[in-house]
Amino acid sequence: MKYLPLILATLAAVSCGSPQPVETPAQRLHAVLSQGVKDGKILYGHQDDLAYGHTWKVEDWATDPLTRSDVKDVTGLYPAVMGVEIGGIEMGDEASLDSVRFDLIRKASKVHAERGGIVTISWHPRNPLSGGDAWDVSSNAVVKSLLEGGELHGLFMDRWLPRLGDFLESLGDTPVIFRPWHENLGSWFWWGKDLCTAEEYKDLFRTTWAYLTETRGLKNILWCYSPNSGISADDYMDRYPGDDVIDMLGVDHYEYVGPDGLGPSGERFAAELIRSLGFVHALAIGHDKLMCLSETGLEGLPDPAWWTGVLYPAIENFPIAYVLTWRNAWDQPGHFYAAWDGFENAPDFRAFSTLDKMVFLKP
Ligand code: BMA
Repeated sequence: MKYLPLILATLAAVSCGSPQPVETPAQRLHAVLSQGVKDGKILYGHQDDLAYGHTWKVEDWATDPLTRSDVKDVTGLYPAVMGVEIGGIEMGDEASLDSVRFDLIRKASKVHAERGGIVTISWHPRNPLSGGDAWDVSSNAVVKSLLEGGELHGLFMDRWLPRLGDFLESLGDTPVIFRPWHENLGSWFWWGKDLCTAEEYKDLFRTTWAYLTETRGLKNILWCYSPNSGISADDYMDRYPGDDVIDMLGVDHYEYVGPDGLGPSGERFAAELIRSLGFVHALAIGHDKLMCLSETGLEGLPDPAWWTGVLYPAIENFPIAYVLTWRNAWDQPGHFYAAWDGFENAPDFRAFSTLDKMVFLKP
């Protein structure tokens, strides 16, 4: 349904009519998301949707109209939310860790927003101490080294954050939901639970926020806190950066095919999802925040009825602004989280897209 563009157009008209813009891009986005929740809707999101899909990728970012989408191939509709990944921006690289040029990421974000969609940004920065990737957990001193008094504080403040700020500023008035330092209650990223103290984590998050918001004055960012699942509400709040910094409470929760040793189980996945969304919902009410399912999925979608049989029943009763499934990698045939044209799970994905509650974006 063409739902988002209508709201965005209305809000733009309101702010254009007054002599001074009354709202920032971030506030406008907040209003759109709040309205969706009030209307009982859930936006569907897909990571890197316009940049590549299961068997294709955009080759020439400057000339490509960015009209291809695995989601659209199956449903006829774009996802309402598009996730983009900017790991590598901190290094001044030309392309992300997933080999997507930042020029393309910027263009795709703007194009998606112009179509009435919403953009969310994840960031898997390198390990600045070892030179390894975000998953390099060989030292528990990395976060500390970036904070005031640490040996990499200068690098963080003078190189990393400015490069991040330059990219976010280059989006202009395009508002984004930014969710840095995610899945921080597992220990697979160098900012994870066993790799820094709660105080250090909060300091890292707040330093990032203060730089972008106060030093750079960026007004296009909504801030999302998105820990992993499998934790308690106390764990979740132990590292919460603060009500003054966070706009949206998220959680990342996946169904695993193999790595957990237990095999796929829609029931187990759904039970944990309902438990997690349950306490996040209570916290969202208590702290007056939006909430979302910031990442989810079943890699390779071996369950032909996953969308309507597993995911939807678990989320339908929660006021989540959006649910985002992870990327369809063009270079890893089994690494996909949305159905693609011809895949056996496609009919169920199409059925999911027509549910009254679910919002996609009409081309
Ligand atoms: C992970 C995988 C990786 C990717 C990373 C960042 O979940 O998809 O292949 O590099 O996200 O996008």
